[in-house]
Amino acid sequence: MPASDYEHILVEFPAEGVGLVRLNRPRAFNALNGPLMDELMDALAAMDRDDTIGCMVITGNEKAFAAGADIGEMAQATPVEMERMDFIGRWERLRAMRKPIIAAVSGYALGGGCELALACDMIVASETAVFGQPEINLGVIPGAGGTQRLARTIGKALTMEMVLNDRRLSAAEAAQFGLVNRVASVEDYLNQAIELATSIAARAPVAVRSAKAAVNMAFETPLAAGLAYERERFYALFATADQKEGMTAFLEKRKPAWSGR
Ligand code: DAK
Repeated sequence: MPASDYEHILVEFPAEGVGLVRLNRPRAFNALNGPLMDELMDALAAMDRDDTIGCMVITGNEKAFAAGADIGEMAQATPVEMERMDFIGRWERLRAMRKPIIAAVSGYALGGGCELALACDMIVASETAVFGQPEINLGVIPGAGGTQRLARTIGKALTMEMVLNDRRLSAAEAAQFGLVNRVASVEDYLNQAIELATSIAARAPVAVRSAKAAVNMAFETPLAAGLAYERERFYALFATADQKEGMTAFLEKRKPAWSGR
């Protein structure tokens, strides 16, 4: 679908090599309904395939990154209907993106909104960001990775409080516990996310994709398998023109010119 036809997101290209998706259901605090998730995944997949894009940013607005999955859409659903809505399939598409994705979070990142940010590779938060998994208040638990990704990131103790007792994290706490990369003012957080994305997008593209895959492998495997994966990726990069260019440029004391090959 052409970017101009999207109803629930806005697609922009704010800097060289950077694709930006704004979640755009402001009246519902960007609640993640099915059509929004489909559009988000389509837009990201198109950027993932686009050679001119090196890094993606997902953001909401000042008040809300996203307040979770759309409760109205789920409230009366049976397990079979949930399965037929392909709830999980949409989220799985995010895991398949090869290029780095940065979440620029201001205001509420609750439930699926928190999980969407956690599923990105990095998070830049505004001072007003609030991270929480309030599903327990609805009689359920996180379903898009919250229990797993939080536990791996901030540890068991605090994850238990967040998931069992709706403990929310301020931006400052999220930084303290390693959930976010940096915190900036509301005026500046998106610029900072775009700057970070621009800097990553200017690097050797094949190496960036390999780096993302290798770091993510740390959360999937025992150490020995992760180290083996890293080593294979490392050797494989010696087949790229960019490895030759990067090392030659260093020796010639000049800036490398990446070809992405
Ligand atoms: N869904 C639908 N509508 C929402 C919403 C949500 N999550 N959050 C807010 N809204 C809507 C409200 O219904 C209201 O709509 P109108 O009444 O104006 O039509 C409007 O946004 C403004 O909300 P409030 O009137 O409540 O505004 P307040 O400032 O008082 O409060 C709030 C803002 C964000 C604190 C509050 O709205 C809130 O607590 N929202 C719900 C947060 C929440 O419980 N989130 C978790 C949802 S469950 C899975 C994938 C994902 C998930 C599960 C499985 N799989 C792949 C299997 C995810 C589940 C969830 O996220």
